[in-house]
Amino acid sequence: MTLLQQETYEPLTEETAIQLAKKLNIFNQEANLVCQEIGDGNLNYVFHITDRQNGQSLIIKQALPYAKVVGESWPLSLNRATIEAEALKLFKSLTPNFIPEVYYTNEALAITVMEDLSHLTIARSGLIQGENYPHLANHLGTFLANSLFFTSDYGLNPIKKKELVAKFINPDLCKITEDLIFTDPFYDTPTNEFEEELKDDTQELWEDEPLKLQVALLKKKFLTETEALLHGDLHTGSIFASYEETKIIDPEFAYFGPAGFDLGQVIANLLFQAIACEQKKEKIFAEIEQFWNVFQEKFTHLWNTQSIEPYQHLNGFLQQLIQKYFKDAIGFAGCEIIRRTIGLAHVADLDSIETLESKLVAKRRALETGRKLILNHQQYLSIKDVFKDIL
Ligand code: SR1
Ligand code: MG
Repeated sequence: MTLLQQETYEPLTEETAIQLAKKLNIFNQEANLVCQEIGDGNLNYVFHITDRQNGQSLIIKQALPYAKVVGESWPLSLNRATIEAEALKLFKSLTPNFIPEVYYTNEALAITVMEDLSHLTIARSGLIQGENYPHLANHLGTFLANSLFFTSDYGLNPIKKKELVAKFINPDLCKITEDLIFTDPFYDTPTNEFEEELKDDTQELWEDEPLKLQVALLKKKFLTETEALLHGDLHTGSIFASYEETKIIDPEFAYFGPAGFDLGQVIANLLFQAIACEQKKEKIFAEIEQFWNVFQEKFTHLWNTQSIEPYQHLNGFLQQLIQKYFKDAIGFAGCEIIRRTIGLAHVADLDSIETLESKLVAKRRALETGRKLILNHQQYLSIKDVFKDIL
């Protein structure tokens, strides 16, 4: 197999992944490599390759032409591998500390070869196990202030921005979000998954027209607003963390969309910990508050020092923009919470709760939290207002 010159797609195996790694000249030629497919996400293969002698390692991620979580009946474009690699490179140029290194990409094979982060833990698993990540909120706020500012019309030349909007057109992956976050959970759709005991709760949700109107308006934002380049799937399973470090992975859902979407995904996925475990509530609220404050302060600093917008100095402009991001974020967070509770692709924060009784309590709390965030997102003026209203 030539692999590096290959013009047609074929799924890698652990053996061909090793062959490919050898050809990249990253390991020394005599290296004794071992490979394991470790992908536990919904869409891709992830091959972990290690040199037995010196422990040097890397990751080869390969997109499959269908959604792994469902099977071959759900075809998906391989172009998402290119989108992901390009997004990683762009985000790395903006915030090098928070993004893994990309060593090699191959469009035909839909692969990205990148830094191995297995010295870190997926933040969702760590948080469930009670790990403490004292820098996580600060790092995520900093990452989003930079990514959302420097890819917006306030930090990026308008011609370059439109080129990037075109480069990151990502119809298949956006359609997944449009369906799985904004539509399916609010209708009786076959993709939904929930416990039989939640049937009445979901029925109530499906009949809640005022709620669905707000969801429709949030979906419209997702469909039509090109404010900044989003990661597009910034949940705690897309974040590696340790006590000191934070690395953001998996931006295959990247596209230009409403800035509040990424912010809301972070908020929602931290909130799952407060929903699942009452004792963690104050700590999680404090982390979300810190995340929001860091984002706001750093975005404001960039606005004041780097903005290319002639109206930048106008009193009230930045404040209104940040209020918009905030309200959108809270609305999007509500949709994400509901989707991860009764839609496709749940979260371990809720699903790993041991007894059915406690799981149902947590899932009802999740549905109620999501409902309030969606219905009231336009009324909240601060993150503290949100905390007063939920849980
Ligand atoms: C069919 S893909 C299901 C979910 O997995 C990804 O991580 C996204 O969150 C997507 O919605
Ligand atoms: Mg992912």
